[in-house]
Amino acid sequence: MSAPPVTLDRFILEEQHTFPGATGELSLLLMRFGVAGKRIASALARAGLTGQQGAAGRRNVQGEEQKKLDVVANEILLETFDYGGLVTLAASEEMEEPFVYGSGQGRYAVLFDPLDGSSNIDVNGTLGVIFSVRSRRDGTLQDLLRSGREQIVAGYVLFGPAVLLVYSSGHGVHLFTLEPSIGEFLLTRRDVRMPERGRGYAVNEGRAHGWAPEVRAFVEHLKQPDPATGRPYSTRYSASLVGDVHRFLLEGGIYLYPSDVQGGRPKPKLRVLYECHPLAFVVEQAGGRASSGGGPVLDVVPDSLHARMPLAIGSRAEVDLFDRFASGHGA
Ligand code: FDP
Repeated sequence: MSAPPVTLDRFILEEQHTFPGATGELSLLLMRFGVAGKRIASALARAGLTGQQGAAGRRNVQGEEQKKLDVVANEILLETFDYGGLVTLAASEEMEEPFVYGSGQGRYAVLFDPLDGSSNIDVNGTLGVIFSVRSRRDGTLQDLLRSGREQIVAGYVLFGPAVLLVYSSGHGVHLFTLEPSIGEFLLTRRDVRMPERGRGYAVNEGRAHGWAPEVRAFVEHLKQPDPATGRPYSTRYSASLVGDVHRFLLEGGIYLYPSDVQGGRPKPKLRVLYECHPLAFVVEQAGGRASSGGGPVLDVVPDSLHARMPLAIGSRAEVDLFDRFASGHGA
């Protein structure tokens, strides 16, 4: 008889036993991200049929147009933690201030980008939820404005041809695939290791005019043929950070969202707390790296909830190389 499939719940409960003194609360919290992922997957699958595609007619705190499904996904995630008293604070790309639950005594704070890759919603492209869990301290915003190394759990749900859930609680990275016929996430890869180097890069080259010369030089370097170092690299930009990072988690390579230093955009694009920190946590746990160009992403302490930063994330070899270019030392 073949081994029974390992469900997400079973895996989490078994992993819990490796943490001395664990109360099981974090396990419950993590399982709920699985439930939210299934609900959002269901909303996405039906959106074209139920009139849920398109703009919501308002803008989020960053001034970006909200899509109806950004709002739906945010509401699903908020509801998901609205019982059981586990969570005190929830913060999201779609809300100006953190949401405070009931008693305010839950042991955890959760952060999420409810629907990453919003421009893919109406074209049936790859989308994701990015999430991060931290300990509650005094229950205020200050609990969140801390380094990425204080995350307890981080991960993402990826909506592609299959729905995947990938997470790390600091003991490796594990990958689950939704088996739609039974509605369960099943373990498909335990302890994912990122290749040391890859052959692909993902960046919105349409914005190259705004990059610093060092960033342009790095991307040009990747495009120059040199079989000995595996160049030229292939472009793999999907307009979904989660989708691109997931590809590189499995295949190796680098995702970049550099600052626009020529003034076209006053601030970098990606948010520290619910985009860069959680993905950096996952990638580092898999043996990769994430850099701002000036240091490790996980060391960045944001000064506000929606603070932004430049990001280079992926395999160790490519991110090391990016850092060398960023510091002016080139190849
Ligand atoms: P989006 O704003 O469409 O949700 O903020 C995240 C993100 O998507 C990433 O997922 C994606 O890689 C990038 O921004 C897309 O931005 P550009 O349209 O500027 O390329």
